[in-house]
Amino acid sequence: MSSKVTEGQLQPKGLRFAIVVARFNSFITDRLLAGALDALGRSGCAESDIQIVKVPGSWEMPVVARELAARKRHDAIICLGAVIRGDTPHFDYVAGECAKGLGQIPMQTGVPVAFGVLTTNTLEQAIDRAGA
Ligand code: INI
Repeated sequence: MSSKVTEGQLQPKGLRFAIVVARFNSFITDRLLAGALDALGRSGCAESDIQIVKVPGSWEMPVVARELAARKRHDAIICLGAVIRGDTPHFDYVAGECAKGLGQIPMQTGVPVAFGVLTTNTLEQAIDRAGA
């Protein structure tokens, strides 16, 4: 007996992507952006099908990604940021609202959102995760 398997193919050719990237911690997010562009390019996505939108920080990401999703000009939105824990509760607000906001977008719009936002306890962890 053979089961029917449904799974996506890594085939972005002809699909349009928006990449929303935070400028905050740019020494990390620049690496995340380079990695995303490299992965898309190597799997066949045309540069002209990628729109990059820079936002100040991860806090601003959901509202911008939500607006892009509502316009329905992209097949998926890739969100890239780095939220690094400090000595205050700021981390929890930024990381929490960013994750919650981005998580709601696919449910509300049907447009997939990739969560490429690092949430780390230390700068070293962020460097390690981003390969920076
Ligand atoms: N934004 C981040 O993307 N990462 C962080 O680690 C961070 N910290 O730690 O403060 C951060 N703050 C900025 C925030 O996203 C907003 O841009 C800012 O508060 C202005 O609204």
